[in-house]
Amino acid sequence: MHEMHEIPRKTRERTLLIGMVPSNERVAEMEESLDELALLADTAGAEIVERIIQVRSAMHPAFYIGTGKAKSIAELCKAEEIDLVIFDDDLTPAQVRNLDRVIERRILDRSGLILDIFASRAKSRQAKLQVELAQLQYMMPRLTRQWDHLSRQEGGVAAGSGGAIGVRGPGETQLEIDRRLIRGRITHLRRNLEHVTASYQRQRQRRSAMFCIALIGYTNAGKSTIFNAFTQADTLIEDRLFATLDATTRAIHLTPGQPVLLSDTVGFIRKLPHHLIASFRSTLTEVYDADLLVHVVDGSHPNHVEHIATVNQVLAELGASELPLLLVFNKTDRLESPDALDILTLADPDAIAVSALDSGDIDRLRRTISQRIDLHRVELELLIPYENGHAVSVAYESGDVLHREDEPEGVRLTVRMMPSVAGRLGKTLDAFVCRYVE
Ligand SMILES: Nc1nc2c(ncn2[C@@H]2O[C@H](COP(=O)(O)OP(=O)(O)OP(=O)(O)O)[C@@H](O)[C@H]2O)c(=O)[nH]1
Ligand SMILES: [Mg+2]
Repeated sequence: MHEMHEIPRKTRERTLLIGMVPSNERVAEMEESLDELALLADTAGAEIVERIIQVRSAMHPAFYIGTGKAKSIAELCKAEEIDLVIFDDDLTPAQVRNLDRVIERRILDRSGLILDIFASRAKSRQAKLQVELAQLQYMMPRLTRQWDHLSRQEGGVAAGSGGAIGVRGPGETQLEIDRRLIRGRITHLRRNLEHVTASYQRQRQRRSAMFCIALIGYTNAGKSTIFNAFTQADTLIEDRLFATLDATTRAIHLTPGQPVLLSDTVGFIRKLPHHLIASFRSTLTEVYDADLLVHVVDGSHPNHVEHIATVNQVLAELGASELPLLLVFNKTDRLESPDALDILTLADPDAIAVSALDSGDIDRLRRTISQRIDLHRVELELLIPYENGHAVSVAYESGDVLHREDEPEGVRLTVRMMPSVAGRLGKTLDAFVCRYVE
């Protein structure tokens, strides 16, 4: 798999990475952030020539790194034949324009880079629409001559988007035309996305009474590896960032008689562009509609604590912080000592440590998830009118039926199930939740 995406060395863009910190104490932290930026840049096809960390008490409003530094970087770019300069933090649109003028090389920030990777990896129609929307929203205020290529792609503007091409004002500059075309394209994309999302949700609703588990976590943590171990699917697994973009969902039996829906989702990363989260909201329904989140962490990664914090932060942005969650430390086979294992689970005694490559561990994880589900199940009474026979079978499928009584107005069931599943059963299948048994 790896070779398929490999970009030959000589066609790779020669790239300079730049990070800025307010004090010397923060340099080590920035080194780590640049390591990750380098991985991202490599994924996007860049060849890293050099990296610079600048210590500066505050960012320069117009030039971010300051005018003097910008000039010296311009010289470095000439001497080293650098094509692309990537900043670890987000730049303002004005900073991009100013730096572009002085350095005369393509300027990108972390968000722009992540968007670029997402754009090249999106496969489904929905993911493609979402990425393009996020890209355009990001690009809009940053339009400079470096985005010239965009106007050439504009053949695809919808006819309904204000008929941009036919009605250009005579005095309009190229930049204004570009902006207007982009606005039209954004409207068009939004409309298409709503369409795709609606049909996607209908599809989901059909199976929505089942218990839903989402595998979530930092990119490269091993989510797809665990997903494949559970489902025998062959989802793409790669030692790269953002191997998975589209959520994949499969029905599996966690234990005999316990069918659940398991979803593999896109990985998170620090400084994930805000536009991207916003436009991916509709795909991430797998995350915030889940009954249980399984948070996979690469326990062997030196920054795993920070990874956990980042994931929690994105969950908060998605409004999914309150969902039941199981923390899974993965890749224990890579740990150097048994002590390291203890330290991992010390932070959260309910967490489980596994190696996704070990089938015994996968079984243990399966049992733990199943117990965790049990923990959240409650006993309740359902009354299902006879005409909703389907709801009765769903209740049997997704819960333990403890008692059944066929009454004149319908079937009365006492079941143990997740409250969220019972709620959906009520909403979509017209079963009536009578009471929760204490
Ligand atoms: N040694 C070891 N490697 C693992 C383990 N689990 C996953 N990997 C490797 O870690 C890399 C990333 O695994 P994936 O399953 O693609 O990770 P992911 O979380 O789906 O990543 P994204 O889709 O990019 O977010 C692959 O090279 C896997 O083979 C593990 O338990 N031990
Ligand atoms: Mg994956």
